Amino acid sequence: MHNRVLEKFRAGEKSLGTFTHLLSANAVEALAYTGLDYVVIDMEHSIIAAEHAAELVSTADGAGLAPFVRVDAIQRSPVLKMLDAGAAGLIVPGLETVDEARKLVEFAKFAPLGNRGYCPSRDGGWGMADCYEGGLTAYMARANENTLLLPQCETAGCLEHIEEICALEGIDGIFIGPFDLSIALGIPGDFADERHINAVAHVLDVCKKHGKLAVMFCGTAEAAKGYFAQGFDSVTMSLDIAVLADAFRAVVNTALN
Ligand code: 3PY
Ligand code: MG
Repeated sequence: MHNRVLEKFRAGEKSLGTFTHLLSANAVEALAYTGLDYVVIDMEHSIIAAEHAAELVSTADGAGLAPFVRVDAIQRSPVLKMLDAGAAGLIVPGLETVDEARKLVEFAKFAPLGNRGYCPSRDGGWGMADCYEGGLTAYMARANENTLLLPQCETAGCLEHIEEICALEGIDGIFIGPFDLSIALGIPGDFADERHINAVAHVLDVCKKHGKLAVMFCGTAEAAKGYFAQGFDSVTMSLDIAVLADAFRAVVNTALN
């Protein structure tokens, strides 16, 4: 039960990933050869449903890419299903309140931290593989430690309560959603506005203060470089489908001009 993002965080190294929207196991496998550390299977803003997401988790895992899943609801079922499928971590959008963060911990972490339900599943090698070594209690402790729970800071409520949310035991870090955050701040898409810059810097500071993973989303490699320089532990750069389209647009521009 290795988690490359967690291992790098602990070693003080940065990690880089991207979202997948392409609905393609081959595309996910190909991403593993690029040097990326992880892929986020996006169930919020794509039509990827649970069965397909679980297959992509297995593909990414087998290819050496840490499989994260962005779930589409703060509910027991999607959280449990994707953890049982073997997600290295969950990214949870739209969180507003401290109570929602507490609920998430309850769904995603085994006792004594939370109340995650158990059934032999892919995550624990169906009770047979190395990850189950030491039995159920040992597996539960390892799963709690190695499975990252990352709420998104992208609402006014989350920003307001970020100190309390970030400090909760079981919350492993914060994933900033800059687009929704900018909408919540009343400045859609204006990442250069001081209010956005200050909000992002504040969330980063709070993560550092509590020793939690700080993750930023952005749309370009240059922006990713800037966020690493600012101190983010991890950056999720764009979506596979957007990078593909950008690359072909550049090909067309070069070839036809
Ligand atoms: C946002 O920018 O709102 C995101 O959720 C990025 O993934
Ligand atoms: Mg968002």
